[in-house]
Amino acid sequence: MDVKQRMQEIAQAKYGQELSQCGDGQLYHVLLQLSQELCQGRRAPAGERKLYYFSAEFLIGKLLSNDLLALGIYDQVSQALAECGHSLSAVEEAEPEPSLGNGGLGRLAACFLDSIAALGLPGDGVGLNYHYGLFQQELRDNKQTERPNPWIEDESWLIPTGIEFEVPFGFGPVKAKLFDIAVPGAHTDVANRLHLFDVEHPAPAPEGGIDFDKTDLPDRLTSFLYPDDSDEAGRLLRVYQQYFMVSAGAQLVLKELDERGHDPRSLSAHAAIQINDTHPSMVIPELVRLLLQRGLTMDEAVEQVSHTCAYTNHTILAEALEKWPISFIEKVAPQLVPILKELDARAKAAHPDSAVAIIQGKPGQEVVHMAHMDIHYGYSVNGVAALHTEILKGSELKPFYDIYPGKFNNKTNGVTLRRWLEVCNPKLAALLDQCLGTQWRTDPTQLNGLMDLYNDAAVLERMQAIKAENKRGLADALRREQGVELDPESVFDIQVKRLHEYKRQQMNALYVIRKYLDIKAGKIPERPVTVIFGAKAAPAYVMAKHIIHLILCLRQLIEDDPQVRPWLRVVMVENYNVTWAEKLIPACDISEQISLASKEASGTGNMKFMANGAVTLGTRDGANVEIADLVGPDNIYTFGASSNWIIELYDQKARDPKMGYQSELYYRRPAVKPLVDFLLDPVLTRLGDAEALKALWTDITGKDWFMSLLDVESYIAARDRAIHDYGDKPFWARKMLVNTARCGFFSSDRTIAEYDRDIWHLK
Ligand code: 26Q
Repeated sequence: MDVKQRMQEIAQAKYGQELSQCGDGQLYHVLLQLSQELCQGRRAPAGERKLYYFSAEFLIGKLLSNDLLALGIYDQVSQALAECGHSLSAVEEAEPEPSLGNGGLGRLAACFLDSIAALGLPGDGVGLNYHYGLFQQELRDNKQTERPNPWIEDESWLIPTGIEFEVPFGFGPVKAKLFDIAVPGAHTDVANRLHLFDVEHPAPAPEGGIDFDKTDLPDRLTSFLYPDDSDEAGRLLRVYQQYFMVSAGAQLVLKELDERGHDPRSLSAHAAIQINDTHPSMVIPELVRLLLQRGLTMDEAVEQVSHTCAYTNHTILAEALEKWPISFIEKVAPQLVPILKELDARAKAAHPDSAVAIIQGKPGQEVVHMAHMDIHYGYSVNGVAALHTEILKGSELKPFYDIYPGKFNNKTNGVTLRRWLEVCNPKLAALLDQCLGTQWRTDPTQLNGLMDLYNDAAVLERMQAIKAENKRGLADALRREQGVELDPESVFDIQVKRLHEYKRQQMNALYVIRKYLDIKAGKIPERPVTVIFGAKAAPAYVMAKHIIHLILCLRQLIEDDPQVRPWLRVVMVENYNVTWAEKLIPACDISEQISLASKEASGTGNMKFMANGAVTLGTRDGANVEIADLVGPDNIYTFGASSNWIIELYDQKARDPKMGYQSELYYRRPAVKPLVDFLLDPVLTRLGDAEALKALWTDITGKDWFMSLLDVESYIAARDRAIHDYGDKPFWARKMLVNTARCGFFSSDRTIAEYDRDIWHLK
C-alpha cells in the first residue's frame, strides 16, 4: 500500500483538503482512520486456547505512534508528514490521552496486550470504558485539585461492536455494550482486541470537580475509574463496576467459546482468564453461575473454572487487599451469594484453618476475601518480581503456599520496549541500530551486545549527547506547558509514580531540605541538581496530599531564593501521565526508586528508566533487586534496610506496639532532626498551610508507618555519591551504557513468553 496516497485519499474524503492544508487535529483523525483500516485488515491469532486478560485498568496512553510502529508504517507516515510540512510529534499533541488506569498495574496490563499481540498469541483484554478516566490533576496554591478527563471524541479508537449483554444487578438488569480497541502486533500480521464494556446511556461529566452522586446508577457506572484509595462512599459503586465488568466479560468468554463450537464442559481447554489483582475476582462465582445455567453440575462448573482462572497479586499492602462485606454483594449481585457460600464451604471442608477462609467475620458482619477465593479456585498464583513472590510464599500468603505450593510462581514484570525505548527515545534507538543492527528490536537480549562497546569513546559520547538532547526536549516541553525554565546542564533527578507513603516521596523532599539548608549555610553542592517529581495523590488520601503540599512549598521557597536557585531546583510536573512519562524518562540522569524495602511489589518505571540510560538510586525492593543483579554494583546506587529486616520490624511491632521501629529514635538523630523540623519553620510554613505541614511533621515524628526516617541518612549519602560520580563524564557514560545493555530481560515480551509457557499454554 502507498501510505501517503491513502493518507491523501482520507484527507480528501474527510475534509476535501490536501494533506498540506490540514491542521494537526485533522491529520490526527486521518491517521486514526488509516490505522483502524489497517488493523481491520489483520487476522486474529489462532490457537486452541484463548487468553482473556481481565483488568479494571488498562493505562494505554496515546495510541497513534505505537500503532503506527506496530503496523510497520511509522517511518512512512513520518516522512509523508514531513514532505507536506508537518511533524508526527505535533500531530500527536492533538490526540487525547485515555486515562484508564491509576499507575503500575494498569500500565502493566497495557504493556502485556502489546506483547501478547507481538508474540502472535491469541489474547484479548477485558475491562471498562471509563468516560472520564482517572482524574486530571491541577496544581494551584501549592495544592492538588481534581477534574474529570473526558477523552472520548466522536471519532476515537473505540469501535462499536453491536455486541450487548445483560448484567443482572440486584436492582434490575443493565445492558452492557461492548466497544473494542484494536491491538496490532508488531512484526506480525495479527491484531488482538481490548474489549471495553460501557452502559447504554452514559451520564455527562459532573459540573466542576469529580464529585458526583454515587448512587445514581446505572448511568454513572462507567463514569470514573476509582483512585487507589478507600473512599468509603465509593466502595459500593466500585463493587457495582466490578460486577458489571466480570459479568459481561464472562458472558463474552462463553459466547466466543460457543462460536468456536466448543461445549461449556471444555471451557478450560479453550479459555484462560488472567485475573489482574483482585478487582476482577468476581468472575469466578459469575462463571460458576453461568455454567450452572448452561446445565453443568456444581462439581463440573467448579472444575472448569478452577482450571480456567489464574491470579496475579500486585501488592502486599494489607490495606489494599480487597475484602467486600457480603452485604454489598447481597445488594449488587444477590445471585452470587449462594455460590460464594458454596465455594467457601468447599474450601473450609478441605482446609479448616480460618486464616485461609474465603468468608470471614462474625455472623452479620461477614466479608468475602477476594484473594483467598482466587487462590483456592485459580490454578496459578503469581507475584510480579522475584523478591515479591518470595515474600508472598514466605509470609503474606504462607498458609496458602503450604497448601498449594505448586500453584505459586513468579513472573517478573516487564515493559514494552517498543513504546518505552523505540517510540519515546528515537535517537537512542537509532544509535542502537548503528551499533548492533536492528535485531534488538525483536530480540531485546541482543542489547547485551552493547557491552562490547564499553570502552568505545565515540559511542559513549553519542549516548551522552542524546541524553543532553532529550533533556533539552524535556526543558522545552516544561517551558511550553508550565512556564518553567530549567538548566539542561544540571543533573536531572526524577521521581515519577503515584504518591504513596511507602514510595517515600517525603524522603526525597527531606533530601531537598538537606541541600537547601546546606546552601543557606554556605555549603555549595558539587553541581546543580534539578529534582523533578510527578505524582497524583488519591483525592481522599490526606497524608499523600500533605506530601504534595510540602513538595510544592519547597519548590516555591527555592524558586524565590536567588542564593539557592542556581544550585537546586524543584519541579512538580502537573498531571503526570503516560504522555509526560514518555518525555521524562528519556531525559533522566538519576532514577529515584526509593520505596521502603518489601513494599513495592515490582515497580516498572525502574525498568523504563534503565532502558533509557538512567542510573537507578534505589532500595533493595521489588525488581530493583533484579536490576542490581543484572547491572552489577558499580552501575546502580543501592542503600537502606533490607526487606527481611523491615518485615522483622513489622512483626515485632505487631507483637508489641511499643517495640520495633520507632521513628522517635531516628528523629532524635542530629543529622535527621533539623530536616524534619524544617516542616515547622516559618520560612516554609508562610508559603502554605501550616496545619497541613504540622500534620505531616506529627506523622513522620510519631507514626511514620512507612519508615521514611529509617533510611534517610544512607539515602542522602548514596544520592550525594551519585551526584558526585556524575561529574566524571566517561565514568558515568559507562553506567548509562550498562543499564541500556542489561534492560533486555525487562522486555514484557519475555514476561509474556513466561506467562504463556508456565500458565496459559495458548498454542
Ligand atoms: C482497590 C480497592 C478500591 C479502590 C481501588 C483499589 C486499587 C486500585 C489500583 C488498588 C490498587 C491499585 C493499583 C495497584 C498497583 O498499581 N500496583 C502496582 O502494580 C505494579 C505492576 O505489577 C507493580 O510494579 C507495583 O509495584 C505495584 O505497586
